[in-house]
Amino acid sequence: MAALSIGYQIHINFNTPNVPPSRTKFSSFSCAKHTLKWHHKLHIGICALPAISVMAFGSSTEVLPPALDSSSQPPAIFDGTPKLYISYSCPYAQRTWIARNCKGLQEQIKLVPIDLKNRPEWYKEKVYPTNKVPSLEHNNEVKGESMDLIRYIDSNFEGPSLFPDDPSKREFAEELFTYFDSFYKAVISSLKEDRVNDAIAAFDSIETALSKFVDGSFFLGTFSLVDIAYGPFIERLQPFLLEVKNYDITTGRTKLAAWIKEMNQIEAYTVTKRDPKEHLENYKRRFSSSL
Ligand SMILES: N[C@@H](CCC(=O)N[C@@H](CS)C(=O)NCC(=O)O)C(=O)O
Repeated sequence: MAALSIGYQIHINFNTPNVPPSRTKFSSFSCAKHTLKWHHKLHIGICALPAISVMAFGSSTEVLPPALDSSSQPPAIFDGTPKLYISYSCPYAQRTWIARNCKGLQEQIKLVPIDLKNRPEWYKEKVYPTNKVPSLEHNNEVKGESMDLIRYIDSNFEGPSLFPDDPSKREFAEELFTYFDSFYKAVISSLKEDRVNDAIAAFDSIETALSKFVDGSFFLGTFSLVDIAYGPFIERLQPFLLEVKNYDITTGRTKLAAWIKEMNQIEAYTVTKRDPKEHLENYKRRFSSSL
């Protein structure tokens, strides 16, 4: 019963990716599966006794709650239950949601989705004065900023580590965290100003970054916070650039193609994905004047 004694849960996900938030079975299994490569002890525990582990926990279902709007009552704020305030469509919030799922924290951290178009006033007044998502209520404090939050969730909650110990990987991770803003700005400004070469160079940099470590298809070889940082944005940019600019970001970029494929094997991520058509419509609306 090693898997039980160390407290990891295995959930089985029966959903297909891209379903909009509704009744969704949840899972940390796929992420844990990748994690097994990094955590030998866990590997032994879970792989030796998969049937027992699954039986012990059963298959859990996370019913994704409806988004709260201006007519909704607030949840019990500061009642001791950690809460992750998100919007289902926000890529920054999605980062934190993925991190929470990857750690297997579906039962410890309650998701509180907010309707950003019709925000409840109590969110700004009582929860997070900047009025943005994501934010995390934990230990009687509310923190924000997705990059800070994914690190915080990784360091302050139980579950498999999402950041490697290897100093060279950690150093590269910091570079990639810093690079994210330039990457996203280059792509977004290319949409607004038709500076397509900037976007091409940005995706080439991603391809080069993905070539650095050869022990897996992820940015640091194995899955980490870096993949979580980039995933939600590449999820949105890929269908948009394909449809609107007829530009396939994976053409000639085998590493990026492999990364996308691997990401789509991670259920802790795929349960957070939205329909690409929804991304397309959002981006079209956002950039309608430049298209
Ligand atoms: N830098 C923030 C950005 C968060 C952000 O811009 N969230 C958007 C939704 S995707 C938001 O809350 N917008 C509401 C607003 O700006 O009023 C982070 O990384 O968490």
